Amino acid sequence: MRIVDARVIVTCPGRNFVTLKIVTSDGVTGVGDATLNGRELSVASYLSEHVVPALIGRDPARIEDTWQYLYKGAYWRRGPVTMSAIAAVDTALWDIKGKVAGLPVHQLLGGRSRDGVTVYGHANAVDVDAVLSEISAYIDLGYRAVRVQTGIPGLASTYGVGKDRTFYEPADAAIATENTWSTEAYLAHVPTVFARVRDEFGPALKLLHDVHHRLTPIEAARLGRSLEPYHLTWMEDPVPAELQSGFREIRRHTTTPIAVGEVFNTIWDCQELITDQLIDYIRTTVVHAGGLTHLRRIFDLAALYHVRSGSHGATDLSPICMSAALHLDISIPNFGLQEYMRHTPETDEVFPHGYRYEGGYLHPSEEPGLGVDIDEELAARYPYRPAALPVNRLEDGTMHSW
Ligand code: EZ4
Ligand code: CO
Repeated sequence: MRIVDARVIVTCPGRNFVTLKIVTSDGVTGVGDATLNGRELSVASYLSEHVVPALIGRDPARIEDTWQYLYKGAYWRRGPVTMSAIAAVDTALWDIKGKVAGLPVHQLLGGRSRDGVTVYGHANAVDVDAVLSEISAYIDLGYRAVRVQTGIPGLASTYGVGKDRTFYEPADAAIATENTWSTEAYLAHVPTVFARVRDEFGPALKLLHDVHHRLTPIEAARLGRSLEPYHLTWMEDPVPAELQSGFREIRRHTTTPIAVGEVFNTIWDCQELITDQLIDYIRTTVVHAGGLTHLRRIFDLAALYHVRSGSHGATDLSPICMSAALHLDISIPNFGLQEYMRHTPETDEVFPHGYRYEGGYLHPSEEPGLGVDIDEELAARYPYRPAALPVNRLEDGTMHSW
């Protein structure tokens, strides 16, 4: 069996997605997500210019060899564009292998290690009263874990609080919108939110919070300490993570668990974080960290150091990425939590999938392969629309991390 075609499909059913569909000489097809929010066409171009021509004629069964070929063979290693393209190929080849074997991909990864994949939802609202009712709505749906984000008094807008409550979408304009940030206003407000939330919902509910890369290590240490009475499951992305040793400073001061990794591309981005036990959850995901092959390598390293998985699962990761992530989540020994933001009905229609939500868990598809596809005719009805993520400035105009 040989690869005879590989199509790069760009579609915008409410938001932009890039998909690679690989076709074999036996007529078996496989799909992979290649979406990089706000940089979609860069990955599409990398795939069509540099990857697709090298795939034609290859044996689709050689997943590891193809991964190494695309990684080592690029010479210019790593980076989000390259690694998202490699991820798409890798994911599609696992899909094909599952279909050829007649098995769902989690059976190829060792089978189930648990009954369901525990997910967390996003409770976002402008103020505390409104966020309490958002959390109640998630509890009514069966969720056991909720990420809580609110507006900050004195700031016009902040990360995680959107216009549409059901479908939060940060990439909301062709040219990036500008937000204003105040660390002091934020650090003063967040503990008051979690005091109310813990008081209202009791000790069992898992609570999470995303700092979204905005603090310095010592500021994050202060936040972690002030949140200790409310025992969060994790404090996410407390600082920008280029400096892995920066997490040592946070660790020295607080027992609030730390999660990081949604923007990481390879195992090298988190090697020190994991081996020095500076984090508790690694949030790398299929599409941005080199596909199932590389993500499993990261999770296996993490397992040696008491670090559990907590894969990114925002709406800019397509249902193909979610399908793949669930096969890994259900099979690995050190699964922690899976982020889950529901896609719009338009997105779900373009990507028919077999995974399902029930009572706080997602269940992977039992169909051979990944159990997801792209409806190419429907996808063609939603042309690409430029959309950028926001940028962030301090009150005096200085550029800050968003
Ligand atoms: O801002 O996926 O934890 N989730 C997140 C996301 C990211 C977006 C960026 O494309 O931080 O909402
Ligand atoms: Co995040």
